[in-house]
Order: sequence, then structure tokens, then C-alpha cells
Amino acid sequence: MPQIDDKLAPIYEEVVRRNAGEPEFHQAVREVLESLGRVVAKRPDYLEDALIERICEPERQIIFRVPWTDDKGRVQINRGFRVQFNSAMGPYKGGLRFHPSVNVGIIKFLGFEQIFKNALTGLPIGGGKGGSDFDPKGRSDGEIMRFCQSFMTELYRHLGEYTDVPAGDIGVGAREIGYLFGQYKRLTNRYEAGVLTGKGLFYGGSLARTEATGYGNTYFTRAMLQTGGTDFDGKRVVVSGSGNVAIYTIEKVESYGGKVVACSDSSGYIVDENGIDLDLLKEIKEVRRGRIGEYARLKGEGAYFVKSGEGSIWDVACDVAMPSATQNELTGKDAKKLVANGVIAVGEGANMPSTPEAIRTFQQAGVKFGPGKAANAGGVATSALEMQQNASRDRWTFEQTEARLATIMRDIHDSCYETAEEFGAPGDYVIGANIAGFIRVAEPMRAFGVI
Ligand code: NDP
Ligand code: 2IT
Repeated sequence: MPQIDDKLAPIYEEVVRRNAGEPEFHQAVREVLESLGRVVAKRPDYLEDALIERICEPERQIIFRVPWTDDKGRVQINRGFRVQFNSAMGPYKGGLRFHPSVNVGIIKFLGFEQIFKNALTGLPIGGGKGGSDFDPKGRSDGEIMRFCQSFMTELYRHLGEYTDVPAGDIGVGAREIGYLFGQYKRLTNRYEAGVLTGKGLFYGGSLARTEATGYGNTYFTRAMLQTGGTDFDGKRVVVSGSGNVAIYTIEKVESYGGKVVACSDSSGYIVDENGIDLDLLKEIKEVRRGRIGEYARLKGEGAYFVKSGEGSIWDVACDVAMPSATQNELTGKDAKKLVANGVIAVGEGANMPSTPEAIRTFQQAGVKFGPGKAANAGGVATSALEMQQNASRDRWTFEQTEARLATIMRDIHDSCYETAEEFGAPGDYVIGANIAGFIRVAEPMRAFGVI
């Protein structure tokens, strides 16, 4: 296991002590601190004024009650969160996750990752994350709307285009952003388009934001493949999940000639040896909000469904793996299987989908590994482009926006690659991303003094 530098180990121990029972947050902090040993060896001044300790402590954490009435007239209670982690680079920026597994530790890990990811985009956005343990599955539109209205009725006072700008994440897409924006507008009596991103195209949303995370991960992974003189063309690809990130990853990979043979949801995974039929997948997931097993039933020949618990999607042999569902979905055992089956590159669409053991397995086997905070930054980068369009009361074309996204992803790839080299870890995108992101945040923090 990579070690934390002696000078940084007490910082990690203190994070664990002060944030008991939050293993995902510990995991995210540990990975960054493991990389930073190389920075403080060269630049011990970064140890001054508790700069690194301050990065590990959120600027503000908001936890609130969200009461709402279900369709049977019963009152339900959920818990809402917003962790405003770091505003050195700009207003807090990061998504909202609605999923029953959400707790403060998960939101903190996501907010912490977001600081470095947002810095890597080179755009002026700080790091934050929020959400609720609300489970949207099986809820009617009316229930979703009442929940979103209640959630925003508390959260609105903490938001603003110069303060904190949420967007979507698991369980939060265009429908939820619409209800949240409507309630913000009503409560504040302000048409403040830049307060949320991922908005509908009719009211200030950006073209290409829906596609951005999946497309962005595909650009990043392609750039990694190109450093080895290869590309997606003719490759077998497995993409886990079948939500926003997964769908647009599949779309872009297929446009480059890759064949995506499997995807999943929490009920299991499907394999289609002919390559996933994207129109059918979109119809099931985006229109009907159905389960992934329906794909195999409707597609018929060449496609089959494996129920959750009866196998892992990572058993499916592939050249490129793009985990795009949730944290720690790809374990050390899965990684060994992928390596045995000949995987050459892994691009993380989800946040922290690979366990530390899995990352180690890939890197030791020489597999090109793109960590989420670099590889999936295209979503938040395009959110920042949406904010730019809102601030200038302008609207860009799809082509213009996608071209900016492509350049940003290439720049993130190159800066991770070059930083890894500069710090003596050639080809290690984890170290490159953590160090490049850290330096960009540490410099303004230092300039601001002890705040
Ligand atoms: P969606 O809600 O659109 O889709 C999530 C997908 O992942 C669904 O297929 C879902 O299955 C599956 N999934 C979620 N939780 C679990 C779980 N605990 N076990 C198994 N499967 C699960 O979310 P997104 O596509 O937006 O997000 C996917 C990942 O990408 C997340 O890690 C998110 O943080 C990250 N991300 C998202 C960005 C964005 O712009 N949306 C940007 C950067 C990262 P089911 O429907 O059965 O729950
Ligand atoms: O994890 C992420 O980067 C997101 N869910 C997108 C955040 C955003 O503000 O667009």
C-alpha cells in the first residue's frame, strides 16, 4: 500500500479522528495525502500555516430537515446536506446526489474530490457537494416536485451565483434541476440563471452539458490510449451504470469505433455482443426510467442479463473499462480479473469507483488509469461554461461548447501527465491529478492569508 509521508501522516490521523465513521471521506483524503509527499519534499513551504490541514476541513457544512408529503398524504422526512468545502478558486460548485445511501461522509468525500477536479478544469470554480438520503426510485413526478421544493426552501439561503452553484449527480437530472430552479426563483424573486447548472435548454441550460461528463471521460481516456499509440477503434469496452454518465460515454466511444458490450444498474448488468443499441438503452433509461434487464428482453438475440449478486460486470472481458455508476464499485478482485482478461486502460466516469486496491492492481500491471477527478471533470467544466453563458446572457452552439470541452479535457490530460513526470512518477495520472489540482488551490489560499 502506498505510504503517507511522515510529515503528512499526522494530518491524516487527525482527519480520521475528527471525522469518525466516514470511511469514504478518509479514503479520498488518504489518496491525496499519499501524492502530496512528493510536493512537500520539494516545497516544504506548503506545510506552513496549516495549509493542507485547512484543505481537509470544509469551510461550511449545512445539514437540514426536508419534510414533504407523499401521494398518500403521509408526511415523509429526509435529511438534506450541502458541504461548502473550498472557495479559493471561485463559488462552491458541485452536484446534488439523491440516493438512500447518502450521508455526511459521502457528501464530504465528493466535496473533497470536487475541489481538485474543479481546479484541474482551469475555470474559476470552488468545490462543494450536496444531496439527500431521499430515494427517487418509484416516486411520482408530484412527489419528486414536492421533495425538491422542500429541499430548496431550506437550501436557497445558502446559494447564489457568486456563492454556491449546485448541479446534478446520481438521482438528480434535468427534471429535478427544473423543480429546484423554479422554487429558487419563486423564493428569491430573482431570475438568477447562474445559480444552478444542468438546466433545461429552454431556460438557460447549456447545449452539451447533458453529454459532457461521458464525452469528457471518452476524450480523456482516448488521450491516455494515444500516449500508447492506440485508440478506441476496434476496442471492446465495458461501461458500468446506465445513467447520465454511462449513456453519453457509450455514445462517444461508439462514435470512435469502440464496441461497448456491457452496462449495468443496481439490479444487474447486461451483455450485448453486437454492441449496445443506444437508442434502445436511451428509450428504457431516459424515457421510461426502467430497469436494465428490459434491454436484454427487448433486444433478444446476442443480449443477456445477469442479476446483481450473480456476477460482476467486471467479469466481462474488455480492452477498456469505464466505471460510471458509483464509489467503490470496482474492487481489487474485479481489477485482477480485468487485468487477467487483458484490460489496457481504465477511465473513471464515476467519482472514486475503484477501491485503492484496484488502483494499485491496475498501476502495477501497467494499465493506464485515469482517476475520476481528472477523467470525469468534463461535466463540471461544462457547468462552468453554462455559468459563463448565463453571466453574459448568451448562448453558444453545441459545436462551440463541445470544442471547448474537448480542449479542456486535453489540457487536463496533459497537465496530469506532465505533473506526474515533473514529480518523478511518469505515467501516474493519480499523482499528476492530485498534485496539479492541489497546487492550483494552495496558491490562492496562501495569498488570502489565514482564513
Ligand atoms: P445517474 O443517477 O444518472 O445514474 C447512476 C447510475 O449508476 C444508474 O445506472 C444507477 O443504477 C447506478 N448506481 C448508482 N448507485 C448505485 C449503487 N449503489 N449500486 C449500483 N449501481 C448504482 O447518475 P450519473 O450518471 O449522473 O452519475 C454516475 C456517477 O458519475 C456518480 O459517481 C457521479 O458522482 C459521477 N459523476 C456525475 C457527473 C454528472 O455530471 N452527472 C459528473 C461527474 C461525475 P440504479 O438506477 O439502479 O440506481
Ligand atoms: O461530480 C461532479 O463533478 C458532478 N456531479 C457535476 C458537478 C457540476 O457542478 O456540474
